Amino acid sequence: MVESIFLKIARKEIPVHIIYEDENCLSFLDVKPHVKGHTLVIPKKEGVTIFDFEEETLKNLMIAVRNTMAKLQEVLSPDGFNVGWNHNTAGGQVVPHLHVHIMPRWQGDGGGSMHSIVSNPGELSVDEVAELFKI
Ligand code: DGP
Repeated sequence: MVESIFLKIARKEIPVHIIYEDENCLSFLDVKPHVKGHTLVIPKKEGVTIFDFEEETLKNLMIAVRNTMAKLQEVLSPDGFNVGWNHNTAGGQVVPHLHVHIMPRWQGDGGGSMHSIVSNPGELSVDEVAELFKI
């Protein structure tokens, strides 16, 4: 199996601009930023989606996200952030190694919110969708 480029980055085999690092995670500037300071946070362990990791790694990932945001806040003083990840190709994931996008935001920067990712709620009502979860 071909190794993902982010596993190589985690092993320091490919250079990146590191924003934050701890024992479990690495944060680095996105090579194709959508905003100033667009940063990716990865677990150093191999895995494509959130379902490939045990709880401890995911807890550590969230701590690394918080610490990376604090660093970005300190250096770039944004007014806000969007934080999230693309899950599988349908969700826009290109690199097959779990990575959290952190996008600093400024008032009037022209960007949208999570709600602008998709607007296609389908035929079912909210109540009908809720029924699907009942056992
Ligand atoms: P996604 O669609 O969520 O898989 O986004 C992958 C992101 O990774 C995309 O914004 C560009 C970034 N990226 C891809 N390859 C590299 C790389 O080699 N170095 C860095 N710093 N970023 C990369």
